[in-house]
Amino acid sequence: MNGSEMGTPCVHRASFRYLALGGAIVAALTCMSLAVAPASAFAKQVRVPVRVVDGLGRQMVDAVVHSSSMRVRTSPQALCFGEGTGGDGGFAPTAVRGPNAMGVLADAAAELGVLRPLRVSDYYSFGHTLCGIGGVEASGLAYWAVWIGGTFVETSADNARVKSGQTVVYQLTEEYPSTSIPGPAPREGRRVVVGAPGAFPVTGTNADDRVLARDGARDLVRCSSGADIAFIDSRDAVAQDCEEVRRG
Ligand SMILES: [Ca+2]
Repeated sequence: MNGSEMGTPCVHRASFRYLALGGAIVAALTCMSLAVAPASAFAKQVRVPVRVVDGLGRQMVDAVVHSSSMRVRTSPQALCFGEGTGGDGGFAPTAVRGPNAMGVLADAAAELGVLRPLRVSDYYSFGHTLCGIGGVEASGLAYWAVWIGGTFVETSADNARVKSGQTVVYQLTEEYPSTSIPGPAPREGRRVVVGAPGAFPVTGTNADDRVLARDGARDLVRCSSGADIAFIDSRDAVAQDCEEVRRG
């Protein structure tokens, strides 16, 4: 990613209210010019627990995700707001430059096939619309609700900043605003830890982890305590606290 790609000319600050499919969208939008800055000035990542829950309350993903993405690939099939509202299939910058809820989801989906396809569109100026995660599509009154650190997000996910340690939850629901944040996830088997695309440190949890860090960039991988398996690139550096290492 180079500086010009990072240099989106505007920052959108928006709020929207999703009342129904094809229903009212109330958006407030401001736009201000920003100087193009080197990518390195914004190259940072967060490390957050991420849970994705479908409309029946079934958990699709419970993982720890390292995220750095500030752009997301859009989909022509993201049509939950109606015909003609899909994306063009290219990458669109997220509204805020730092780590945000949409970037977290995109980085998780890059490693976890159960989250693909991701149906995202940048058709509207107020922010990205999220129609589908892993074949679970928003339709009728249902939409993908987002919580960050236990707080319901009232903007689009790409407008919602995320700090390290804040749990990010996506759930398909018909309730707006949704007050029923899904309960704590059952912990079964290994914890999945996803590395961010690019050369960033990847750190496991104190549980038995499956650390996924094959992104082509040179990472420093630590697994922490537990009986861990690290899936890494051949040139990654890996700490001795990873009990098993599988180089790709
Ligand atoms: Ca561990």
